[in-house]
Amino acid sequence: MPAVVLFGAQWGDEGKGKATDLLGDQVDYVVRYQGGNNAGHTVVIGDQKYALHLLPTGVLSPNVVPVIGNGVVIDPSVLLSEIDGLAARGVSAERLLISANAHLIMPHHRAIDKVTERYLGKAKIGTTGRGIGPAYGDKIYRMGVRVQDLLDPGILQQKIEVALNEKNQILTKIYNRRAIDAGKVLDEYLGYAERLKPHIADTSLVLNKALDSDKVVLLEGGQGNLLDIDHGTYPFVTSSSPTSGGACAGSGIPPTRLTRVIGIIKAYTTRVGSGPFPTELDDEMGEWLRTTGGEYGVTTGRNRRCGWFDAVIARYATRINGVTDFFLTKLDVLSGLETIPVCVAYEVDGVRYDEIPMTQTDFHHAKPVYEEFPGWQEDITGARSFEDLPANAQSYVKALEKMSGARISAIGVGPGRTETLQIN
Ligand code: 2SA
Ligand code: GDP
Ligand code: MG
Repeated sequence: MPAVVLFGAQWGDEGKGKATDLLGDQVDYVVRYQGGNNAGHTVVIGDQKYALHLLPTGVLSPNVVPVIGNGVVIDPSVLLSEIDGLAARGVSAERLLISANAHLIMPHHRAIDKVTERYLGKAKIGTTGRGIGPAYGDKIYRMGVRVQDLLDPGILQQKIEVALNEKNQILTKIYNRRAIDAGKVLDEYLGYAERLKPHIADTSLVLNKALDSDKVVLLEGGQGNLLDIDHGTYPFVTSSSPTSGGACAGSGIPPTRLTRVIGIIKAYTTRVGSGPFPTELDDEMGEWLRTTGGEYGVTTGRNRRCGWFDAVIARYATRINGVTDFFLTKLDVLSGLETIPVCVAYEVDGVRYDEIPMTQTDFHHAKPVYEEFPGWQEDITGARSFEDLPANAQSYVKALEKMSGARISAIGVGPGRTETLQIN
């Protein structure tokens, strides 16, 4: 009765979309458990490339039921255009289930996300501007609008009016923006309700029943461990819990049912948005990683910041999430380098740290302690078993595994579905 979690072990964009897709034929349900359309997952199938934001990657596998769990925040207009976009390419989202308890992103959330970032100036978080933080803020503040409210127009109207009474004050008086018309928002969301109704379900019940009858459920995280609201580089984080603990809260599946926690980890590191990043390469090497690895935001198109692999971060991911195994992605991107530095520890004011420092201030000042590994010149995209890899690539992988504290069970050598090698 396995429930498996798959999460990002760094700052997101590790290749979770491809990894989930790979497991597609072994699972019955794929569940998104947090985040919203800030996420961007790219899946390459043959000559077709799909960029998914809100829909679970499982939508691309015809035998999988895709589920949007209660922990997700949903912008209905984005969800419907994603569904329509896929339909135009012959992919049906008819099987999609949406938790009645998931929260909705409202127009005032998007407006407040954008305007607060502008006001923060240099101190900005670098959000995706999709209204994620304000939507989760209202959820915690108990002012949120939930998917189930779409089923009751009276309640929906009341909730929109109450929220806008406050938010319009903020928008007009503090930020000098136009007020949002409650009536227009109500009409817009009632329109979404018509289309979304057939998908709304008690997804925790559905998933637990599925597990009772030996179905396999894959819980797919967005973003990554270090963007977690509790365990990440706060305040430079997203407003949800991408960690394996968040998978239970965000789906209504209890921890006792989880049998495997897969950490997706890139052979180097990237980050989008502001915040500390000890191994960041603000030079030609960083630019080389960006262009070679195609490191541009799937949602916003922003340049991703790039740097070397950080084993301290990998160990931290193992600790926080209880990683059973890692999928190491994008090893092919490192081909052609003479040597490859790996951060094995930090130095802060002359003191060595083998684990992430307790305080954010120290983490901001952390200088990487590097160990150099010999590179390889061969193109490895055709490798299909560990033994096909050049000796130096094998040693690099083995070294990362030892430092990260969990087994590496698969390696990505290209973006395509088949460009992966499994390790038994
Ligand atoms: P938000 O919008 O409130 O979640 O932003 C808060 C921080 O979380 C970061 N964040 C991300 N980091 C990496 N990838 C993400 N998804 C997109 C992608 C990003 C894009 O797949 O490329 O297109 O820019 C993602 N989503 C949120 C964000 O950069 C802030 O640091
Ligand atoms: P996610 O947010 O974790 O799903 O990752 P993204 O889709 O934002 O970014 C990962 C990018 O790397 C995508 O463009 C994938 O197609 C690509 N990718 C995934 N695995 C590999 C790999 O092993 N090698 C290469 N070269 N690209 C990969
Ligand atoms: Mg992404």
